[in-house]
Amino acid sequence: MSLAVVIPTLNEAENVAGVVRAVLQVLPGATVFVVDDESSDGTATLARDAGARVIARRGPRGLGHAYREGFARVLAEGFGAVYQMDADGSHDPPVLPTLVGGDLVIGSRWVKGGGTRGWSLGRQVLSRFGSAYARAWLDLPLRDLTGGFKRWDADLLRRVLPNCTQSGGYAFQVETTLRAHEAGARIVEVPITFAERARGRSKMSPAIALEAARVVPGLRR
Ligand SMILES: Nc1nc2c(ncn2[C@@H]2O[C@H](COP(=O)(O)OP(=O)(O)OP(=O)(O)O)[C@@H](O)[C@H]2O)c(=O)[nH]1
Ligand SMILES: [Mg+2]
Repeated sequence: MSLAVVIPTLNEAENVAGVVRAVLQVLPGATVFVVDDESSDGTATLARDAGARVIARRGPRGLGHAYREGFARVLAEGFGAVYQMDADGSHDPPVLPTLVGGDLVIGSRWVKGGGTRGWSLGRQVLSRFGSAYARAWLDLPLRDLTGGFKRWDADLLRRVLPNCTQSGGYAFQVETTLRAHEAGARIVEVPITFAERARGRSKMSPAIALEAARVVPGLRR
């Protein structure tokens, strides 16, 4: 089956080439799409040189927008399965082949065997709270709703995306999983260890977290 890996980037020059190479080593036949939001640090060129296809975005910045555009391209090109992951080293490429067993497979920090490395207690509590908040509002039987390490069956993603209209930012991660659940998909969580980003700056901010907190309750249908 043809595999695509979608990696959104915003100024990840220190990380992107390493991730792209590692992914291509683990999944030699896969096509890696880096969806870049006009990074000013040369991320796009570094990604291309490492073997990725780069989708250079314009227009409103944001994780949700970037994923929508990347996924649309992948589906238009007829890939059979789609992985999504971060560029900053938090998602370990050798884990990709373990994401199996469902139409949507979620790399999960908050199931037995999963966890984080290098995270303060406060950060862990915030992340757990974020997932518990979404789980409660949306009545979802899943533990990690805010992460971005997933494998999608392309047919499921194709059915789910038209129903995801609202979130530009991090709520996109929650919304896609919610719509998959509503569509009756087989969803499994596979334990992962999420490592603190080694280099570069986080794009997470209180404003972005608050935006997600505001949007999530309205995702319910
Ligand atoms: N294209 C695009 N990518 C983004 C945007 N915001 C974040 N990203 C990328 O999305 C991934 C996750 O963002 P991070 O900043 O690592 O967010 P996080 O993992 O929640 O936060 P940290 O744990 O602090 O790293 C990274 O690959 C970022 O480069 C954006 O607006 N546009
Ligand atoms: Mg990160």
